[in-house]
Amino acid sequence: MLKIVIATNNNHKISEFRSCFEQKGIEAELIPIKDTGFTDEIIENADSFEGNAYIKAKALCEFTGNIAISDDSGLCVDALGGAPGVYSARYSGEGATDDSNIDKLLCELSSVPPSERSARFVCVICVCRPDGEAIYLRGESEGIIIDERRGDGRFGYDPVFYCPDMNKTFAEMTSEEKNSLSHRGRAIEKLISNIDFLTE
Ligand code: ITT
Repeated sequence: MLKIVIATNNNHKISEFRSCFEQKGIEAELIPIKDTGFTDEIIENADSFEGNAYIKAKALCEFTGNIAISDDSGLCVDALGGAPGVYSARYSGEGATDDSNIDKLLCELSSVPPSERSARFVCVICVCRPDGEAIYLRGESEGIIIDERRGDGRFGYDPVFYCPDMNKTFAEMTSEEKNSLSHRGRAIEKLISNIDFLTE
């Protein structure tokens, strides 16, 4: 079976990868960082999703000698000039939580009318192979930031990210629904189309 190290500490991302692979019938063992013995802190200091995705996948590929994939993702809000973007995980500062990040986002947008609250989630997957080759797969998903939380599923900014087509926030969707139109689901679909890169 295909063995892939997944260079993330975010368990929600890992379960979304697992369920997308399952839904697409891809048999692969996804090995989380904690099972590799890697204990260094990875400094994500690039100013792009691609840059940070490369830093994470490269570190785990070099450490394990195995193929490694990473996911760098975030929320880009038009009225905030694309923020929080690559800083989404730590938007509300040191010790940020999903709740504190949402609170800060809603506060920043408090005077912005609904018609100007467009946003998109972006996900860049980087695949690094031990031979030094790397590829990037990008997925995006458009939505609107609503002014109160709806739903308690999923993670991160999901409770305030509303998809007009589904009349639901990501947090109100089943995992299958979210995977079918999310930034991560779309990037994983491209990853699966490039599965030869992982197996050749
Ligand atoms: P790793 O770096 O270990 O993968 P992380 O959570 O720090 O974990 P990122 O640096 O890529 O990952 O930051 C992504 C942040 O963007 C994440 O913590 C959420 O706040 C947000 N985010 C990304 N995808 C999301 C999704 O599907 N739903 C809600 N929020 C999401």
